[in-house]
Amino acid sequence: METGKSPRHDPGVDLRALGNTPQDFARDLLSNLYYERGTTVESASAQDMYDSLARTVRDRLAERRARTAAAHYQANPRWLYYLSAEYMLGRQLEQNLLYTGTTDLAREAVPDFDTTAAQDVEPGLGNGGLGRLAACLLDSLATMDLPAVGYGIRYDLGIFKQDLDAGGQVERPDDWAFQGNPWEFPAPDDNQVVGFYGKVTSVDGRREWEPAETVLGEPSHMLVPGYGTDTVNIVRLWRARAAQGSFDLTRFAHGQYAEAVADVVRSENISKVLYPDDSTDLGRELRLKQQYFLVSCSLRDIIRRFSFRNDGNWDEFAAKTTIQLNDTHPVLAIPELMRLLVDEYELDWDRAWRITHDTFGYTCHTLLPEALETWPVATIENLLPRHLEIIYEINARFLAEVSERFPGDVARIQRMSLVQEEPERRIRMANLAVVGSRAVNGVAALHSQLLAETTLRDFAELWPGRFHNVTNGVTPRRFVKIANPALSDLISSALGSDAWLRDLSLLQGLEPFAADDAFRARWREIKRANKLTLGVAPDFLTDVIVKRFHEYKRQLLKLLHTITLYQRIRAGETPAPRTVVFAGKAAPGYWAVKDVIRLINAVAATVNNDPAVAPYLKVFFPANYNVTLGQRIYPAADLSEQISLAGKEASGTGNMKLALNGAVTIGTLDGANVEIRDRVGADNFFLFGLDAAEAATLRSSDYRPRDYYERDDELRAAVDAIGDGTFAGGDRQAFGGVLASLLDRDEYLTLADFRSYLDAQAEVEKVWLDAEAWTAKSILNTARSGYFSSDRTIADYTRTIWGLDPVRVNP
Ligand code: NBY
Repeated sequence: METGKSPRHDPGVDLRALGNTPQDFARDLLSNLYYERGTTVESASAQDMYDSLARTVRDRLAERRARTAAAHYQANPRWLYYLSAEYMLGRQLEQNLLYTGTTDLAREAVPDFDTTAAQDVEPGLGNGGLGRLAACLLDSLATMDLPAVGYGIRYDLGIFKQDLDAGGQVERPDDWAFQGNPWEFPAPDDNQVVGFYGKVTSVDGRREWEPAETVLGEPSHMLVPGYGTDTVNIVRLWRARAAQGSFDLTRFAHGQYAEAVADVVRSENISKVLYPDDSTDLGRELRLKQQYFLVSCSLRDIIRRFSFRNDGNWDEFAAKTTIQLNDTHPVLAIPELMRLLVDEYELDWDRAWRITHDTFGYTCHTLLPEALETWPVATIENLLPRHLEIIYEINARFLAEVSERFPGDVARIQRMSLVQEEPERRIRMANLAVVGSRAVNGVAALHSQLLAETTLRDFAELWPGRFHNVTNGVTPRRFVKIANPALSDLISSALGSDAWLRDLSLLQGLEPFAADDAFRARWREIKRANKLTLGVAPDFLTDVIVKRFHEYKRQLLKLLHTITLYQRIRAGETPAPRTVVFAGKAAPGYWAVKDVIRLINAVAATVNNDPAVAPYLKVFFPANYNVTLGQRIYPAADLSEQISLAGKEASGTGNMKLALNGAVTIGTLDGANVEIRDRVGADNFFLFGLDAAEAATLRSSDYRPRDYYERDDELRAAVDAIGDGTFAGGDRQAFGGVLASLLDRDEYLTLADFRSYLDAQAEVEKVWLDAEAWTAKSILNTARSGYFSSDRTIADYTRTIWGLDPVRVNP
């Protein structure tokens, strides 16, 4: 649609004069070295060279960004705003070289390219799957020319760095931007004022919130380029700054220097650190402040953008704006938009509610009840008094609707209420999200089904049309092309082009090659080389379980299998050689799994130091699993462990990255494993274990893990080895907690699934020994996993929830 307006700033010159000849590129690199870093080639440090290269590449994206902004301005399209407290963007340099087509130019222009590239730091602004999904979705939105902005928090400290000390996890702060972040553009002019605390008064019949404290949100953005297109979107990250006047001059004048800056420090703490917990609800006030900070800054920015494009005509807002809430963390956006519309823009409640409800979509990423956020009423009342009033009003109107539909069903009303009464009054954020959104989705078919049948059942009964599934996906650019260049070249030569990078369903064309001897041999060679790069034995089966540590993900089941393998070898068996790779972080306060990490490393020390075992088994635990390390592990993997208790993992996305890199999955019928198996075929997937219904039944009966322990000799031997000091230099107490949790509770049915898992592993070994058969399965896993591209995920969101149209950028 033409608006008749033209971009405000037409430079009238062709900025593409940046040019892409080797001379152009080298000149721009030198220019950045001289004028931005103030140094010379002779005296440049690795950091100087890295920073100059990054700017040289960034400038090429910035030019595309300018054209994208102009195209968006012209089209005045419907926009998607993605609100997420987390983004795990991964390293930027290699991606941006690829997307600008300047990789070869950079290698030519930079004296020691590898040292320079090694300076690139991963912004770890997320915990795990949820944050990485957000980054994959942004990549696909740009690749598909969709007008979108990601909003998030610019944490000073990202997800902690993990060291292993005597086998135990030790956390170190991740000061990721310590050396500066060349990929980022600060935009201090677009700052926003955010209020906290204070009181609400009535003024001329309207409610007015007077915050007692204000903080500035200062945005900066990073560029999000599309692949194979000129579209460059942005992700806008907010950083907290003290408002003018926070510095206490009186105290300063009285020599109380530290006290004078206390408010400054308190304000700026809001974006200081990412909470490193990926599942449990900690209920800390600072986290609620972070959430409101993100929401308040982003909504005002969204309204600012809307207003200058549409003259502030609110009837157009929901047509021009769709806001997706990445889990419940940004759900305060619902009462905040109501507050802005009703209190500040003076719309009546019903009109404001229609606009709000039509604007939001909510994606749920869990089934675990302990992961559903609730906030004490008292905390919200203190921090956001007006929001609490609005939540109560939303609740009153909502519960009236429920009573009308289900008269007299008091239990239902209590379950659905936005307010939990016992044991203390708390606001249920997921309920608020569902009530305030036009669309709700789970992240895999099974997950969406279970949400509608269990966690959100009452809501699905009330509003069946509101519930959707959008199965997760991953970007093939980062996780195949960049992570696995040799495999990507082989795929492109087999398929005759690299069009698969923008249409991953084309991988289907690889199917016939599963029967091609020469192709299989080449496929194996690449896997071998990738193992050498990772530093594992090239001829061993590389068996990987890489993900956040959580009891439901059952790293302990993998470890019990590893111990059994060790004991069999000690007893004289000679299984197929394998390396078991464990990687992942544990939440710093999650002692149950920190003990598991310690135990894994204790087993590793025993196994890896036993010469009798060395030809058959290695255990490898590289520290600090992050996107960068993942990009080295996925290409080297033969076997992908997706062994969560069925009904617990919402989707998983590592499972997709591994399958696309030719790993065969051993897994339960959980999350997206179900869909992976449907697509790659039951013959190319090693299934084991209880399904979700069986697991739920067993858990609700009187499950006795000790019965399984007593009945299965190998299981008993493995469990006993944990308790008898085998891996702790004779100390029987060292892993007592792990032992007790398995034998007394075993909440995630590890012992119940043990035998079935070992049977499936026996099948794995049988197939592995037939290298040709294994390779065929590996190739078919890649060939049939094209569905798991985040481009397909975005196409699904666009069709079923967002209703967006692409905007092409003029060349
Ligand atoms: O989201 C993960 C799911 O476990 C996984 O199955 C799914 O594939 C992925 C993407 O949909 N969830 C996840 O990563 N969650 C978190 O990281 C997280 C972070 C913070 C909080 C809760 C969950 N929090 O309460 O602050």
